[in-house]
Amino acid sequence: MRRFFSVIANEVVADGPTFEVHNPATGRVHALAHEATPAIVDRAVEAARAALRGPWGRMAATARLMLLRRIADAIDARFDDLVAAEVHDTGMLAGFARRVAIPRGAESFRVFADLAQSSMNECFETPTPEGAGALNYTLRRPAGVVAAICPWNLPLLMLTWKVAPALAMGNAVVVKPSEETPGTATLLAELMAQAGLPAGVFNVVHGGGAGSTGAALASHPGVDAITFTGECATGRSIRAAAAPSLNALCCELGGKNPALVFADADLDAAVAGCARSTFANTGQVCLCTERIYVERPLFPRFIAALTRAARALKAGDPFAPDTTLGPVISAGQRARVLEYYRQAQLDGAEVLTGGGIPELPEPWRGGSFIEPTLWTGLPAASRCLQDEVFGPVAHIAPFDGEEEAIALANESRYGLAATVWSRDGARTLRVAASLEVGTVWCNGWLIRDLRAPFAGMKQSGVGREGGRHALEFFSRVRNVCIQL
Ligand code: NAD
Ligand code: 6OD
Repeated sequence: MRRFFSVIANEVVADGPTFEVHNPATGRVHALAHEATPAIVDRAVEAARAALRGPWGRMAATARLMLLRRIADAIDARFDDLVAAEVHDTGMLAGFARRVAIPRGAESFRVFADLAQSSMNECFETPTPEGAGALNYTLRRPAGVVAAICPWNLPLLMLTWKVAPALAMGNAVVVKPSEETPGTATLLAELMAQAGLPAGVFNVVHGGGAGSTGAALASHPGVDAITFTGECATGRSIRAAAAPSLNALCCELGGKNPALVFADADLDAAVAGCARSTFANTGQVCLCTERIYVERPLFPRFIAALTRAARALKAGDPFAPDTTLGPVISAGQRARVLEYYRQAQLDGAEVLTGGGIPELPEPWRGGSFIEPTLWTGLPAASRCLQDEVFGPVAHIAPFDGEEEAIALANESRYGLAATVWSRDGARTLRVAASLEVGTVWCNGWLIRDLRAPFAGMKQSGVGREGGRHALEFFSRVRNVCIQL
């Protein structure tokens, strides 16, 4: 049985009570991980602090950024191992891991190295009463010890969105991966050490959230900034834990993302796009669509076509090339999603397809597979239309006209992302400008440029990731004024 240990200062910590890690595709325990107790979390934070005082803290930016590029190369070199680790922990399709999760993880290190290399300071010539003037200019310095608390849905990729910009700006990090998915973070620690990252710059502590490793890290007085991705409720707990220390906090949270399909859309493209945005990674991408609104003239044809697309998905072995739907992360998450499937029926939904558990042979029978599901006919007040389900499910409803489409899309406490499907360019611009979300895709989905800002509005987040926004979060600006 594999074992995952915390890694502090490039050393494995063979200590702490163990917990089981399941393979979601089979339900079987595939590894044991050692929980980092509060004392181990203390050691990790101290190691990070010591790294800031050591060679890492004195390293020239060019040398530091060269190390980031070596980390990206190291990820490429261990690509297959990282894919396997991610698939075993999450059940994601190996094809998705190969196309998205792992290569984009490597890309994060390259993109943030390039951005940090070309990041600029400000300079102002300031008039003074006696006339000689002064020069004001800024310097950027690392925030310090960064705690990165990560989710299970895209474990390596979400981690790199935090760690790559944090290292680019010269911080030292303590990462807590999700307890469901310790694999790729542990392997990354090994790669970081091999790439030559000094001890203590990247530390990994394993364990749970509330009452465990995550809570100990979030409230740790030695941490200077916290970056978190996960559920809104967890974000609230972490914000409360961080409040006494007044730490900088970035929270990337959940979504209930709408798709607006106008009658002038390319129907095939819109159906294919919505099938992908609803079912990719079994609906477990924070940017997945859960509410689809279709202009009335197109509604019957759209629901027929999307229902066909959902029925065509094939669940099973995540490594098999013809599998198109993996399991959800755990039996617990499946029970949660099934509860929404039941609630939808109680609330009067017409179930267009799905709603249950697929029949699969061993060993997949024990996995947390669930049918891709489409509903229509739910009242707006249904929990199924209000809450993020985070499974392979969407509700489809008709709308009449642009104004109603925008109002329906904005009828949510979340504001992460939206998609707009229309051939009318002016309309896409108008609608995109009116949607209360952090990201809008027009006639596409998940085209993410790591240089672009990424954040939610409303309850979908506090702070920003992506591009220079991440570099700013992970640094402190100092203004120097020289009297001339
Ligand atoms: P989660 O909130 O349950 O857990 C995320 C991390 O927080 C885990 O490492 C967990 O152990 C830790 N944690 C839990 N409680 C804690 C506490 N009290 N103190 C400190 N740490 C704690 O989220 P999840 O279920 O792993 O991930 C799915 C959620 O993440 C979904 O809501 C999804 O939308 C969201 N997500 C958002 C984005 C984004 O960028 N907006 C990206 C990916 C996922
Ligand atoms: O940028 C990407 O490639 C990507 N898959 C982002 C996902 C974000 C939230 O889960």
